[in-house]
Amino acid sequence: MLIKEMNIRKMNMTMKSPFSTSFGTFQVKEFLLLEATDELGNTGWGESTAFQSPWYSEETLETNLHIIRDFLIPLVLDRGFNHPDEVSELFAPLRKNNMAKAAVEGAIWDLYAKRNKLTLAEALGGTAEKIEVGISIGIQKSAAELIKLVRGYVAEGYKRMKVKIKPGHDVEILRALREAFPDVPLMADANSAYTLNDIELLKQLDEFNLTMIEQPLASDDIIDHAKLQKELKTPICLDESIHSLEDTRKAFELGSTKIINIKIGRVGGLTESKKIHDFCMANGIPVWCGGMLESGIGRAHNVALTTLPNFILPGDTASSSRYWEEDVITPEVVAEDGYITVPKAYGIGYEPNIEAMDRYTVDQFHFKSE
Ligand code: OSB
Ligand code: MG
Repeated sequence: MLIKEMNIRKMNMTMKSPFSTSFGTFQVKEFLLLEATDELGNTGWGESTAFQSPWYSEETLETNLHIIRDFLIPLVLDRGFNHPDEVSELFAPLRKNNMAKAAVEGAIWDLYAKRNKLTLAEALGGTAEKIEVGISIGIQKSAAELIKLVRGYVAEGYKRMKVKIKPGHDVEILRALREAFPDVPLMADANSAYTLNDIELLKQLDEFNLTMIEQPLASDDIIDHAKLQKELKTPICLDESIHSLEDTRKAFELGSTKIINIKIGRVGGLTESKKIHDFCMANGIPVWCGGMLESGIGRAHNVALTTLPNFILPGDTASSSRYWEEDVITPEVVAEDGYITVPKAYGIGYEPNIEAMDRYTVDQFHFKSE
């Protein structure tokens, strides 16, 4: 498989409603889509999950554009690959920039699957025909508004509710939710808003029977999380702190985490995601697939990854309509009664909707080998 062309689209899509976390609010989403073409004219698609601002991690859409254009595309263009695992090996000498690497690698994984007449799920070794999905809910103005939203998502069938918390917006909100929904699987995501000084407050969350608390402490920490986990009954799930299989191993050995949120972009691609998945499976650590407010291209990659057997907990891969009036794939991703049926078409299994994509494209960069 020879990579002959790469195209980068800079996208601008407006979300249906703002999404607020402890670190900031999203509404207009700018991101990159990648398209790789081989010598036979097959194409594959990938998405960069970097945001406009370095809030979640140090990467941004502009740093991704720089790394992809100036370093990653020159490495893959006119190069032959037998398997997409070779892409992450090729990128390994370049440090970090995981979301940039994952975007290019993702396009090549889709291309490889299509060329070999496999679904992306099959190419990864996944077997599930449908996957369970939960939903992530941003910070709301009041507990009453949050309860109203959750009532709607419970009715839609989502398998677990994840709510964002931050200091001043935690114990009371979760108490109100738990009282309103005594049996709904519930978890909280702090996006690094607390420190070990908050240990007494975090212990209070144990009474709400949360399936986990996601990334309570610093985004680069695995030491304090181990100290915190010793004090908490609620399992800690690391998100921001995990960038690789090595991070996963160290966090597991220290006792910093009992569950892992795998995000393809954060760990540098599908090959590394699969390695983390396999390590967790061997060590009895359940995993689930996180979301980064992706368009349908990124969402489709998440669906394929989630077909691996250790994705035991519902992921954040809600329907396209959760965030978008119109997605950039056909059909759109649809969760029905809390399940997404894994598509049977080759590659990511959803067709890019070029007409819709063009309308949201604000810039394009094309690279072709002679
Ligand atoms: O921490 O999982 C997170 C959104 C933006 C940045 C970080 C996170 C999130 C979400 C939403 O929780 C996940 C999604 O629905 O795509
Ligand atoms: Mg998170």
